[in-house]
Amino acid sequence: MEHLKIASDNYVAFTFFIGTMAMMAASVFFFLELNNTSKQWRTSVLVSGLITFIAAVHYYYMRSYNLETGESPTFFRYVDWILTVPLMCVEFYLITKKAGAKIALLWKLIFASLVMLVAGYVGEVLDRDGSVLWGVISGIGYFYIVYLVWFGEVSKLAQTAGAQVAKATKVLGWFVLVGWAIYPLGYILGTPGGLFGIQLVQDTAAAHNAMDIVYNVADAINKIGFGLVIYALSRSDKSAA
Ligand SMILES: *C/C=C(C)/C=C/C=C(C)/C=C/C1=C(C)CCCC1(C)C
Repeated sequence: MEHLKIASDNYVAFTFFIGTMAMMAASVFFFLELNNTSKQWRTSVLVSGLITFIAAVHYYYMRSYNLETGESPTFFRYVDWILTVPLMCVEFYLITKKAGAKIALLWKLIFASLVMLVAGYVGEVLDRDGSVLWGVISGIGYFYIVYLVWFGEVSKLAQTAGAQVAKATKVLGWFVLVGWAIYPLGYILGTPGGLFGIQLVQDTAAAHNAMDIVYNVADAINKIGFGLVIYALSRSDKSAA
């Protein structure tokens, strides 16, 4: 087999490699810190590690897929998201459980995230002509999560779960509102006519490259950053038993 070289201006491959390494390092960190984590927060920090670990494995695959084919690993990308985004919903449930979060709240969050991701996949892969409609449906799922975290049940429960949980939920809320909003940008860049019929990047290969870079940067920010907020909470909340 020919040895695959990465051109120095291949930013797509670069972000796939650095994404793989960052996710691996974050996973090792979260897992090794479990021993020094109070019992009450151990599951939350474990889930942080699982999120980056699942991403690390997918990035490892996506990195070689992209290098060997030069194409976007859209399928692996969505398998990764469909596992990790619901786990982020689990994080919201776990940190508000102390204040009485019900399992129904977890299902609402997970359901909204599935609507968001399945519609995104359909728009990117199965029905590209309908990409605007699918993008809008996906956006409804997204804004419902934003609503729950900022004004709905998650935010209300967080207020009664102690100052540290309230603070962490605010920060996580910013991740969802700003960090997650990077993804639709990738979708718009990579999907033909994704912005209400407007094609931002004309060349297909260039459009896919732009999309992958945007997704890779967003994943690093959101998965590792999200986990670190939970980790910081596990250190600052002294109400832990
Ligand atoms: C670790 C992976 C995460 C946090 C992935 C999040 C993905 C999104 C918030 C995707 C959202 C989308 C829309 C809101 C509309 C267009 C289609 C998507 C799926 C890119």
